[in-house]
Amino acid sequence: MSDFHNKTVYQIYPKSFLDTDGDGWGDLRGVLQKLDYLQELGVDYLWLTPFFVSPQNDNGYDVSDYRRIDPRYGTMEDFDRLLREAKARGIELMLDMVFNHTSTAHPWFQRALEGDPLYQSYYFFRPGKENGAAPTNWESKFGGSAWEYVPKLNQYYLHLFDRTQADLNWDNPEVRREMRDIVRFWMEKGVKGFRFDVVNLISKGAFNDDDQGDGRRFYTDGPRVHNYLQELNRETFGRDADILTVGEMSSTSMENCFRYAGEDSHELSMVFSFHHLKVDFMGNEKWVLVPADFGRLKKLLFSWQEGMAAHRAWNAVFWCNHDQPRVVSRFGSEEEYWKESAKMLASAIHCLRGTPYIYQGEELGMTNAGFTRLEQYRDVESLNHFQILRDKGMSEESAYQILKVHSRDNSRTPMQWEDAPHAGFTSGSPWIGVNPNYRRINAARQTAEPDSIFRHYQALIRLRKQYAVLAEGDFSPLTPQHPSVLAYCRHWKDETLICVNNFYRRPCSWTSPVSLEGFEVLLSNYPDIKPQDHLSLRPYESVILLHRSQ
Ligand code: TEU
Repeated sequence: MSDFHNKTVYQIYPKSFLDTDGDGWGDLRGVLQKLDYLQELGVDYLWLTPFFVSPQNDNGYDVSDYRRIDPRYGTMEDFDRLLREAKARGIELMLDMVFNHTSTAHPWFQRALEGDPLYQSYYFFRPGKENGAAPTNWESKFGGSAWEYVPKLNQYYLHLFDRTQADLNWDNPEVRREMRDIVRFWMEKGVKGFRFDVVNLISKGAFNDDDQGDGRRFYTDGPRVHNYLQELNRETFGRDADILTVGEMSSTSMENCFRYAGEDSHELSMVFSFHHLKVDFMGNEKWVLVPADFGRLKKLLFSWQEGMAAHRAWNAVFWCNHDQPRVVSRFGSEEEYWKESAKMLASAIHCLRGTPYIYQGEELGMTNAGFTRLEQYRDVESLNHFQILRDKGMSEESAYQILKVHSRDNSRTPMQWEDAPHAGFTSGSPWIGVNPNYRRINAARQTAEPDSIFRHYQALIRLRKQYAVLAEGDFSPLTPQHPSVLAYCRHWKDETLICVNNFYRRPCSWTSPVSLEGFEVLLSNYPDIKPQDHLSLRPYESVILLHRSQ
């Protein structure tokens, strides 16, 4: 299936989208209420992050019932209605399947704790080492050991994330059957998309100590992961050509992604990979302050674009999600040139080869949280790592500065609808603080303004439907060595598209390696640009040019 190449996905974090019952939590009715807004934007799919029954230790990525809706989000009737009304507007739903682990509150895990061997085999229970230490030295992604000891059983269980997120044993055919049943359950309701959480971690290799790292090389892109995905595809969504799937790939390799998202590999429609979003890390270490490396960003984007295209595999292209800081704060500017930089970043990502994902509020240029006190943070990963930094001897102030930049809460503050109390998100008290800049940055204002960031996103979504070159074109980098410009070319039949973006506040000049004669401007972020071979680019200037041969 390739008719999804001109589609755009919009990600909703329901907890922070819109609250309709005043409890301070967003809900499904909130999404329903904003369908017209989403239709106006023009998106084709809504990826909803998990709203299933969950203790919410990781905001729903700790699922305790995959078939029921957490009452704080609403009811199954609300869901059915949302699905129906979205479809009526040409919008499909994509659900988030968290299949690498369940909550420890899930009945399977509870039965395992009671000593039931059947359910123990759903997870990884292992005895400690002879000295009583954990079975391996692997670390949890949220800090500390990846093993939790259960005194009653004298065994440890594996959790690559929080200790209340126990990893499922996919080598057990019963587990795989359960997962298939869940996918079918939602397919029967008419769901046309699935996002699979950290799905490249489901096949564990040897349980050995890692003397080189945190253990990830033993379970990332593991030995049977492709078989398991092919089986899931064959038995569930592969039977419906209209279903779109995306796998979230943690620390993956491009070679594996050729298979996960290959046109003929019968695994998934596309992948999220994150290498380009680690250019402000130190290696894999996120909890540091280092400036973003633009050269590396460009190299990574280009090599994934070229590599995936050469292997006929499909990318998801994105800057933002609920785990990432806001892109305008990260690679753009929050104050002067806020609007120009948000538009530039949008163009730079949307013209790439792949399916664009927009995270709620990105289309408004929403910025990082702007918290001023530690008590405002909610995320388990942020709070754990803050403590780890403190335990290493870092001052509270320095640890806090790191949180401000990297915390996942940066993207989880409530959606800014209007200049009204709590940005119009809730009539109650929001579960997480609203960014005080909502008076300036909000949807009401931007839908009324002709040249807003919202309008720019809307134009990009439309262009993808209008010009086959955006959906189907090949990709080639332009001026890869330029110190401040990200530029590339797309080509398809009689259409050639060139996208040029100044990533910096400093003006610069750019000389096109191909003649720009006969090109017209499709979209830009300054009003008066003319296509010419030597461009003088203003702060964060971006231009999309098109040529059609007759
Ligand atoms: O995230 C996977 C993941 O490895 C990272 O995004 C991680 O959360 C962190 O940011 C690394 O520093 C997925 C979900 O998107 C995330 O919200 C969940 O917490 C996680 O899986 C566990 O289900």
